[in-house]
Amino acid sequence: MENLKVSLIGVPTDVGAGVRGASMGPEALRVAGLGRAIAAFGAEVRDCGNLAGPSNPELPAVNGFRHLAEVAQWNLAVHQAVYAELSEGRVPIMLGGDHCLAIGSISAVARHCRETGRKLRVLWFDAHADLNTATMTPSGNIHGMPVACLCGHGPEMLTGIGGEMPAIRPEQIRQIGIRSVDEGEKRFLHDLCVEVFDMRYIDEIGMRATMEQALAGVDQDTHLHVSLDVDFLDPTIAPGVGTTVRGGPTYREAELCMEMIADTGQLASLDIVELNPALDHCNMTAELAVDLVESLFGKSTLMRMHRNYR
Ligand code: B3U
Ligand code: MN
Ligand code: MN
Repeated sequence: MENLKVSLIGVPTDVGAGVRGASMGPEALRVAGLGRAIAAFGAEVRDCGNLAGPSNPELPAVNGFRHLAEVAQWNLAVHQAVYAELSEGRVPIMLGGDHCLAIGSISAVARHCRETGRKLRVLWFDAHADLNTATMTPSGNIHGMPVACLCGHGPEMLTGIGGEMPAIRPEQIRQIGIRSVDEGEKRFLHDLCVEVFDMRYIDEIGMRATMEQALAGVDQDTHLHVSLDVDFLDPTIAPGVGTTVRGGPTYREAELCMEMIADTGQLASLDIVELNPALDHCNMTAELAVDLVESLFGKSTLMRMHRNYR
């Protein structure tokens, strides 16, 4: 932990979302003490401030996309910032912002992994599959499309951001907590063979076994990227999101996910997205996100060598 260098990158965008307000997410996370919490583990924390990008024009969809040019411009900035921090040996943390920003962050992570010869595993925590395309989307909102774009299904403006197309292969992704999937997405998840641990699966086998499976094969050469859409969490504990879906993981289940990721020691980049302070109560969802990040960076009640963990 002593040598860990973390970079906070604010991405104040809601151009990919249907409900406005995620653009206030970066500041809410800072106010909740995200930087201080990570620094407490002995990490060196650099707050890069917020990236700049176009404002939200609040326009209807054109050819199946809302705000395509704006989303592309934001993601170009995200890609460049994330790639630069990774090149310096730092762990970039995106303070979102809506989930469209994962196109820029994960394409940068994938490029970095290609160039350094590391394996990439993406853990996608979300209530949604985010696998829509222009023809399948019910909304035109691009925050419902980043997984499709990263796998090469989308407009060149978005799929081509990382230089290589597709940026990632579906088998590099594990989706956890999924419980709202559109008809077209269902088919597409099946056709692409995406490994999905939906809420029924988690209910049946439990979060521990789910995470063991999601992390299977992760080794010393693996770059672990976590994309945490806060709507993954049950809305009773995380009301500050634009697209809540009932029946999500509890506080304890979510903590266990993060603790098991920390145990691998391979976490190398993170997106925290869809936090919408306009819908939150006293910043409780941002504070919950900070709790989860603490677990992700190894906060634990007992020492790892305590007999309960042997
Ligand atoms: N699948 C729907 C809803 C949605 C996806 N991601 C979020 N909402 N946050 C859509 O519009 O694509
Ligand atoms: Mn999402
Ligand atoms: Mn979601």
